Amino acid sequence: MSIVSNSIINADAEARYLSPGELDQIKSFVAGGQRRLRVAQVLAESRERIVKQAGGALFQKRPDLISPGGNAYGEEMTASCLRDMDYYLRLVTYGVVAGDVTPIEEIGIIGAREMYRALGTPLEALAESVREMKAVATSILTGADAEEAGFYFDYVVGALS
Ligand SMILES: CCC1=C(C)/C(=C/C2=NC(=C\c3[nH]c(/C=C4\NC(=O)[C@H](C)[C@H]4CC)c(C)c3CCC(=O)O)/C(CCC(=O)O)=C2C)NC1=O
Repeated sequence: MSIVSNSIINADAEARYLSPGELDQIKSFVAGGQRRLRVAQVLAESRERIVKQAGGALFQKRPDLISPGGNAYGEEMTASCLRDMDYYLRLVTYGVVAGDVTPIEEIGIIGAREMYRALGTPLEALAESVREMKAVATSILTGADAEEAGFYFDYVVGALS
């Protein structure tokens, strides 16, 4: 789930102490803790703005989605779409805090492609929505913070594409 629990699970499976390499990895994880928490906090505080702006950008690029026959057509469907975007933003904050993509993968990626296929939701448009959220989020954040968050958005885009 995080580098700490993963390292412990692996070491204990072999009934051994944490290796110098594992301790080094944990050291840099801990050193980056303040930054990761700050990034997650900014993203959480900016969630409405990120989802709203990114949703606007998505529907501008893909007006077919909210036109008759589109998967997000109608007030309720559009709301479901924006809700899903908020879900993925939330999962990105989990990844940022854990320093690991596993929580994102377990909660929002495994089985998602099949589910969206069944719902008739175009996956490439979903991936585009996450790309748009990344653009807004990384414009709010700066430098290494933007890079850190960007990594998890990219992971979601890649996993949904
Ligand atoms: C946290 C883990 C989690 C995820 C990821 C999740 C996704 C999820 N999205 C759904 C629907 C949906 N998802 C969308 C999303 C979109 N349609 C588009 O055209 C756009 C590309 C896109 C928005 C960017 C839409 C429109 C629906 C409603 C589809 C329907 O009711 O037929 C549904 C079906 C049930 C429901 O409507 O609530 C689920 C389970 N639920 C979860 O618990």
